[in-house]
Amino acid sequence: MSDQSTSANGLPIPGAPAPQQPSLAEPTEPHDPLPPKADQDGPETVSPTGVPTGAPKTSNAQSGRYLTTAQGARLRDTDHSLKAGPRGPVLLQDHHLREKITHFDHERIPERVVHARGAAAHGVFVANGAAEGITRAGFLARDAQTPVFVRFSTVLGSRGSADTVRDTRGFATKFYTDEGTFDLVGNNIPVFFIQDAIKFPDVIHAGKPHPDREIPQAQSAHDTFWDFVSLHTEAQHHTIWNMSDRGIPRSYRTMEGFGVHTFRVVNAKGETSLVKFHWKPRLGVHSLVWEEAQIINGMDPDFHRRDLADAIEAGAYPEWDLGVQVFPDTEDEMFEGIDLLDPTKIVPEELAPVQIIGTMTLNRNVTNFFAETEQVAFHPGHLVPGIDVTNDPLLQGRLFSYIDTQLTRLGGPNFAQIPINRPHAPVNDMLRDGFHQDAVHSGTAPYQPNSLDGGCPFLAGADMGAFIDVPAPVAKSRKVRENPATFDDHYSQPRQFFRSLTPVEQDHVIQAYTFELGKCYEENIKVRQLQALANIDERLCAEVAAGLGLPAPAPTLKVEAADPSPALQQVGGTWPVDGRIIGILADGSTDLAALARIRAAVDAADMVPLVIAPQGGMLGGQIPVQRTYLTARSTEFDAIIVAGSGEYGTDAVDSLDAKAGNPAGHPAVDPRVAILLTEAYRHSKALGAWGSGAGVLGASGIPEDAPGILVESPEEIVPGLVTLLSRHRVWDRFPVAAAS
Ligand code: HDE
Repeated sequence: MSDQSTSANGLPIPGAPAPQQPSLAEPTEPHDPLPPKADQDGPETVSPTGVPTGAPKTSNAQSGRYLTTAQGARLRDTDHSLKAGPRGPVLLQDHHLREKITHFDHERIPERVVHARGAAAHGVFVANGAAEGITRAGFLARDAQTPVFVRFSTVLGSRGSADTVRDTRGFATKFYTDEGTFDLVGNNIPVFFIQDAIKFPDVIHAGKPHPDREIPQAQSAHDTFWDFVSLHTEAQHHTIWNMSDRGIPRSYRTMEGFGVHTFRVVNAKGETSLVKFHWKPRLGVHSLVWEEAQIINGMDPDFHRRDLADAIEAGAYPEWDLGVQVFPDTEDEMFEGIDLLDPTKIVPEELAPVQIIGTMTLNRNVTNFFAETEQVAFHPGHLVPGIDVTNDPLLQGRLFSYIDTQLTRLGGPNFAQIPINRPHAPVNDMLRDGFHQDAVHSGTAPYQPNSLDGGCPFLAGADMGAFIDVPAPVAKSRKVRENPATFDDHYSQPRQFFRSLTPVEQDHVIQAYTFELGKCYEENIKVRQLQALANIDERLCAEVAAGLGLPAPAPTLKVEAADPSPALQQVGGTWPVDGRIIGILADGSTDLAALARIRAAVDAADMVPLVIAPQGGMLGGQIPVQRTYLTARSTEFDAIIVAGSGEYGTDAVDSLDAKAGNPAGHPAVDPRVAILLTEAYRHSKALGAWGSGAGVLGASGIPEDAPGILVESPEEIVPGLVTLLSRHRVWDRFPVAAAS
């Protein structure tokens, strides 16, 4: 890994809380604020109207050596209120007390109504020029480099909810281009629940916690969600994606992203095309298994947040290729019988390949979560010349919603002036005043045309980079509240999705439906959803019905057959392993020199080695311990190497750590070691061992000859693990995968 972070022991382990190690004693010698950590970055220092100020980024942070009021007056004491005597009442005149408490009282802003829980990073997008023929957007011209800010999110949960819930993930990218800001506000699922934005409040009300008890938090396994999606069957396609492994990503770094809607792009000659945007992760698309996701929500609710930040801190910068599917801009806006305006439909990649037009690298963590991740304001209407919207009725509603919601969330109409939202292009609008106005506009004539300000601002023509709305024809029609008939097919694509998956992925879908519907209270809701499943796939329906103990209904519709789309599968390829976490179990019996070599080899393979030992401190006085039997859980690791003999920790007592209770038939090793290994084994993770470690696997009940078990010399284990991890999981441990 890179030298982005250091630790006391020389090997970079991400997660350092501060740019330097704290002293043991309270520091008392005044000095300037510490700089941000090497992995951190903040918004560009541009003025509220987009002019680079040239100021260092730290000019946005606190300055000076001494504690001050918000007005810059130095303070001598911040721990005692001003009182009438040591025992007396507090005086109203205590301006510092009032300022401090009042500001604190107002620290919170409303969380996003959806996508409240998220994590973000800075990066850069480099175009390869392949889009030059279809769009005049400058940031897509060959070799153009554009700063970006990306926020990933879950949809349903509150700001403090857990990361690895079963849900759709947001994937919103802000491109700070020279021609204005372009936001690609997408998801990790290429279709949406509904076809018309007017239903958005309804689907979200159904997915959010029940309004009476405000439970369950951040999940869809409850009656109102399944009530909605079984009544609005257009939601079945998105729902089956949620029930697949896509609903529980391993990492934000291993998710695809989709613009979902069809956009209209226009080139320099004024020719238009229709496109769908795709983000393809260089690390591949990988997921958790369901039990793993559930355990993580308790053990580390910040799992995805931490993963993103740690990977960037460790120098394992995540990368995505941006691609487009391109369709001719025909009058009917259809492609191969698929309505391009229907956001519940994909166009299979086999019919329209994704053409790569550039690559994004996320290489800096935020400096301040609130200032950047919380205050960033995306909007699908932030468009640049060369990219325009279509009449997708879902997109049309979004074009209204995003600005509207920021008015409340960010406290007024000037949210574009918050540093993270400032464009990197000159801003000369005629918007004035309002709460939190940071610009100091000059002149007297904020209207157009004017003569008092010399006519400025002037209107630009297309040749001067103006955004020109594409003069797309509007069909002769009547005002109606109805969908086109082409939106009526709700089942052929969910069926295609299910039938395109590998057997093990199909098993996960069956299990997810069975789990979620099993959590519903009302039988009629389960029966109604089974009816939808019957129309998707009879085996899917039968297996879920069996799990629920209900009869499987017969299909009610004749659904068009569609060819399977292998591009929808997640299993089967090999990918880089950057940033993967390798746990190394060690103890007093471990060969420390070999352990040092293993750690170095893991680090050299761009992965992160974490040593797990019976207790903390330095193993043998030489190797720092990152996790103990008490703090470790298998879910944190992508693979585990056993380098010790599993000796009992001194706290292997169930009154101290309940996991250390009954060793469940494995008395030869500390029960927590057995739990760690059997859990990792059950989740089909690669396991390696050398020396006495092989015996630990056996003593934990893990067959040495099972797939994905490496008993090798220290030198051979890491290359072997890399090979196994490049396939993400040891799929052969799932019988259905082994059989296929
Ligand atoms: Fe959103 N959505 N959305 N959405 N959406 C918001 O905007 C909305 C939809 C998406 O990290 C809100 O600033 C409507 C589709 C992401 O800050 C809000 C409809 C897609 C994010 C809003 C949709 C998305 C949001 C809440 C139905 C994928 C998080 C806070 C037409 C293509 C952005 C905010 C971030 C956030 C409205 C449907 C993606 C309320 C009305 C489809 C990634 O404006």
